[in-house]
Amino acid sequence: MSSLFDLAGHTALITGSVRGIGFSLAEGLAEAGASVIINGRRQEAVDAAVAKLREKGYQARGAVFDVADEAAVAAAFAAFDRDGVEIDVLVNNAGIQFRKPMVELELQDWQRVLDTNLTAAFIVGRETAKRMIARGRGGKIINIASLVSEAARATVAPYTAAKGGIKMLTRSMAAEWAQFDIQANAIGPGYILTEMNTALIENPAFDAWVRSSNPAGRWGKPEELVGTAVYLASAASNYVNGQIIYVDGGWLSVL
Ligand code: GCO
Repeated sequence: MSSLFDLAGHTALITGSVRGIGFSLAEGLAEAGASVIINGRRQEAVDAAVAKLREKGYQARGAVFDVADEAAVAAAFAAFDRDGVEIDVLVNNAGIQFRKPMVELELQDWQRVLDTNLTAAFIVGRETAKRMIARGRGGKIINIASLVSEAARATVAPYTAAKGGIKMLTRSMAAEWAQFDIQANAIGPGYILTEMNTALIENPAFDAWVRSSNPAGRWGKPEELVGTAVYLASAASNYVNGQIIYVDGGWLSVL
C-alpha cells in the first residue's frame, strides 16, 4: 500500500513555496520521497526555504521566477530543460490576496490578483504539460483552489473570481490532458493559519466567524493539506481527474 503513495524518483515544482501552504506542501512531498523545486520571486527567500528542507535531508532546489510573467516562466523552463529537470508533479500554489470592496477597487489591483492567482496557473501549467506530453509518461497537476471557488465572501472579489476560475481551469486541464495520462485536480483549503490570513486571525470577530462556520470549530493548519497533496501527486490518484478535494473542516458540507 505504501508504494501507492511513494514519490521517490519524482520531481515536484511547487509555485509560491517559500512560506505558508506552499512550503508545507513542498516539505510534505519531499517527505514522501519527491525531489522538490521551491519557487518564489526573491532569491534570498528561495535559498532560505531550500536550506530548511536540505537540513532535514530532503532533495530540494530553488527556481526564482515570477509565475505571472510569461517570459520569466519560459526562461525558467528553458533552464529546467537545459539542466535535465523533468517535472512530474506541478503544484500551482502561488497566490496573493487583496481585500477591498469592488466599488473602491482599482483595475490594476484586480488584474494583479487575476494574473498571479489564475493566469499564472495556466502559464506554468501549459509549460509543464507540454513537456509531460512530449515525454509520454504522464504527470500530476495540483491547483490550489479555495472555499471561494464555491461561495463568495464580500471584499475579496478578484481572489474569488480567480479561485472560481481555478476550479474550471482544473476541469479544462483534465478535459484536454487526461488522454496523456496527466491527472489535474485541485485542493480547496478552508481557512488556514497562514501569514496571508494574519489580519483575519487577529480579528476577534472574523476568528469567531471562522470557528462557528465549520463543524471542526477551528482554523486549519498548513500541514493538514499535505496528505491530500501526496494523494493527488501519487499513483493512488491515477484515475482521479478534474476534482477539487476540500480540506475545510467540513465547512462546505453543512448549513
Ligand atoms: C479571505 C481569505 C480566504 C482564505 C481561503 C479560504 O480573505 O477570505 O484570505 O480567501 O485565504 O481562500 O478558502
